[in-house]
Amino acid sequence: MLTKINHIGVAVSSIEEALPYYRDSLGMTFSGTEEVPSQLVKVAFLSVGESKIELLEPTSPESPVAKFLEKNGPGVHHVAYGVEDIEAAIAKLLAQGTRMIDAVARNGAHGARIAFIHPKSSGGVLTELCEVHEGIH
Ligand code: CMX
Repeated sequence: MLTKINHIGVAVSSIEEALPYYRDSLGMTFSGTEEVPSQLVKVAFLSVGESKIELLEPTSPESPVAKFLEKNGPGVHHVAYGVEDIEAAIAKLLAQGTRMIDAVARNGAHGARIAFIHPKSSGGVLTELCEVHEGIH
């Protein structure tokens, strides 16, 4: 069902403040920022080889990422797995009794279609399914 780990999401209070560590100290390639209004976050993607880190900055106190930061402080927020067919993956997980936050896929950054599995069904690790199209994400 899964193709690879697409990215690891890291919650930060400020992308601007977090960026020098990833881009300059670690030397990762920074590919820009994007606001995802439906999720109340601004995201920045950094890559090394095929692997990506997504920095998540809340754009509102109501953002789930703002709540995460309040509770836990900055740190690893979610793991996102690539899938070829997100509807099929969601259907399979629901049939197995997995609790989905998104039973219907929604739009994520870079035109990807995403769905979250509830951390209660994934051993406390917030898990994202991510259907991406070559060259977009
Ligand atoms: N990791 C582990 N557990 C988490 C968590 C996280 N990142 N975020 C929340 N939880 C836990 C909460 O602590 C809470 O646990 P308890 O019930 O034990 O207190 C439980 O999950 C429910 O959290 P909540 O915030 O009260 O409930 P919501 O249903 O409102 O939201 C969630 C849950 C996880 C979907 C939301 O907090 C969230 O993070 N959404 C994803 C936002 C996001 O990352 N968007 C960026 C996508 C951009 C892209 O990749 O394209």
